[in-house]
Amino acid sequence: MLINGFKNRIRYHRQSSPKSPHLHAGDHPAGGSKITATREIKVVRKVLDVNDAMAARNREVFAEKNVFVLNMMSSPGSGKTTTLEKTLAKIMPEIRSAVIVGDICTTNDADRLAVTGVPVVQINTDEFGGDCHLAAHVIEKAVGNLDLDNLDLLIVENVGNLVCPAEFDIGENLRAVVLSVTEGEDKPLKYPLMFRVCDAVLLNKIDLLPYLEYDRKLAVKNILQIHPEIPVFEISAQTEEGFEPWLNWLTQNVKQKLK
Ligand SMILES: Nc1nc2c(ncn2[C@@H]2O[C@H](COP(=O)(O)OP(=O)(O)O)[C@@H](O)[C@H]2O)c(=O)[nH]1
Ligand SMILES: [Mg+2]
Ligand SMILES: [Zn+2]
Repeated sequence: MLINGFKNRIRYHRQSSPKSPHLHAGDHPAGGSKITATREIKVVRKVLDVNDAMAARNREVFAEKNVFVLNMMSSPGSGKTTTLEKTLAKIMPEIRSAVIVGDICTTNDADRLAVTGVPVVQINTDEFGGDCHLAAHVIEKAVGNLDLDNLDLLIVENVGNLVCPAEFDIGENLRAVVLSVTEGEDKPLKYPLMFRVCDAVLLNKIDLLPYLEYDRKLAVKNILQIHPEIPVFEISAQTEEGFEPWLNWLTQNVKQKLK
C-alpha cells in the first residue's frame, strides 16, 4: 500500500538556504584561513547538534510506540530496494513493517516496495537542491504519515550515498550498510565512517562472483579492519542465497527490542 497514492510524498526544504550552503561535518572552505575554517566547523557542529537533538526525540517516540527502526544505507545501486523487497516478503505479516524511502527524484523505489503490501512513504529531496541524506527532522515529518501503533518495524532506505548519511542520526535502533561485490573490495577503507557506524554489512550480489575478479576474503578483511566483529552477511538479493542468517539477525533484533 502506498499511502494516499503519492500525495504524501514529502518535499522538504534543505536545512540550509542558498546563502548558507548544505553542510556536512567534513565540509570546510577551500583555501580558507584558519579562523574562517574554525567558524565553519562551528556552524557544521551546530547543524549536527540540532540533528542529534531531533534524532533523540524521534528515538523517544519510537520507543514509546514500541517500533524498531533500521536505517539501511549504501551507495546507489548496491541493492537496498531489492534486498528490502525480498526481506519484507519473508518477514510480513509476522513482523508488521513499513518503509520510508529517500531519493533525490522519482517514486520508483516506493512503487517497487508498495507491491509488498507494506505502507511506504517516499521522500524526494530534489525541490530545494537534492539533499544527499535523510536528516532527523525529515524522518519526523515522514513518520506523521504512518500508524506507529500498528507497526513493529520501520525500515528507512536512505539516499544512495556512502558518505553523509553516516553522519546524520535519524533516531534508529540499528544501521545496516549494503555493499555490492561490483563496487570493489576497498570501499570500507575509503568510506570508513559508514562501516564504523553500522551494525551489520550486507555483502550483496554474490551471484555475480563467477563473472568478477573479486576477492571476497579481502573485502571481509577490510570491513573487519574498520569495524571488528561486525556481522557480514554475504547475500544475493536476486537469488536470495545467504538470506537466512540476515533474516534471523533482523528478526531476532526486532523481537528482542520489542519484548
Ligand atoms: N545480479 C544481481 N543484481 C542485483 C542484486 N541486487 C540488486 N541487483 C540489481 O542492481 C540494481 C540496483 O538495485 P536496487 O535494489 O535498485 O539498488 P539501490 O539503489 O541500492 O536501492 C538493479 O538492477 C537490481 O536488479 C543481486 O543480488 N544480484
Ligand atoms: Mg533503492
Ligand atoms: Zn548530505
